Amino acid sequence: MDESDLNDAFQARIDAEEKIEPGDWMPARYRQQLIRQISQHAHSEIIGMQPEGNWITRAPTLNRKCILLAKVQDEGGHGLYLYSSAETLGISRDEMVAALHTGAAKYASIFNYPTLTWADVGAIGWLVDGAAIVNQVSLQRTSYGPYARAMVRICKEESFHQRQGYHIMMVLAAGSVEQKQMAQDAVNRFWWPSLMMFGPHDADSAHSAQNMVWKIKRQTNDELRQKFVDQTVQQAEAIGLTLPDPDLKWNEARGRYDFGEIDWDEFQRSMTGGGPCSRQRLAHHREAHAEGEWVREASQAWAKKQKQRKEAVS
Ligand code: FAQ
Repeated sequence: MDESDLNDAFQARIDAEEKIEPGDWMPARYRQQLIRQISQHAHSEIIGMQPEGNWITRAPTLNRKCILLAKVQDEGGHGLYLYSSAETLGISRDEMVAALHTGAAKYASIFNYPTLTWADVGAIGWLVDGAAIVNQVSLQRTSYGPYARAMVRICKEESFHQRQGYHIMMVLAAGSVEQKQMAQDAVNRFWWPSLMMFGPHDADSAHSAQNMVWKIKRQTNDELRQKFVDQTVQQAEAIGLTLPDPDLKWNEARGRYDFGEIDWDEFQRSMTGGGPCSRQRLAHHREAHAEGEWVREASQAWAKKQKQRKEAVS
């Protein structure tokens, strides 16, 4: 078969909802788009450990501390499944980490914002994990098998994360005046960056059109953002918090909420290294990566030795 026949056969498999697996023929551009998206998703999970990790030593109770520890550890696990999934496409972990460090690969801009109070941990769980789930539920049906399967477990864990965040906010919102103010302040700072997690408007999204045809993405950035807004408004109302958007209102004709415009300049800045904590996040990752060098060397040496032993026995 020539290249054009291969492409047609590939698209027919996608259209028939077949999963594409690592050894299958795929267009070079499909492979490259998957590596880009999955590795950026993995980097987001790993960098996303930092803002919440900031509160592990200061959680208000032992119970909250245990929950937060487990959550941050889960995010590390998500990063690892995703790196493994990207590795099946022929890129190494070292190459992905190098791309993160040079800025060639991105991570979700939300993690460039600071966590100033304990309520921010609640807001991240409720809003950031909440937004992540909306996207990731859709990605469970992505066309690449290893990515779709990684999403199944990730979604289960993110649901627990979202609920723990919402519970923190629920308790604070029902607490003292100061606690409710702290919760509201966290929502005020995290609401708009959470909406940015879905990326640019569809008309401005460089990758959406082709990746929808390949079913790498199953819903567009704007569709997912709308879904998130619709489900979150009522959650906010239920605990007496206000979403900081004067244009937010129910649209009877559409059967959905209308909402205001994102500050796209802020999005661009935060996405390209100009967020309030961008430098700090990457510097911390570089430092931790360098400190872990001896662990990677030791584990590789051990694996090599095990392989030699097995070969000697067989
Ligand atoms: N931040 O053409 P599009 C989590 C970039 S997981 C930074 O629309 P695409 C769990 C985009 O990469 C959160 N960059 O791109 C957790 C592209 O740049 P490039 C992460 C962004 O790929 C919770 C350019 O803009 N989730 O939070 C952002 O079709 C709590 C053009 O955009 C995922 O990664 C952004 N917000 O759609 C962890 C889900 N938005 O590559 C710890 C998987 C866009 O050309 C604590 N990813 N860009 O240089 C996706 O679904 C997609 O990649 C989108 C973007 C929807 C993010």
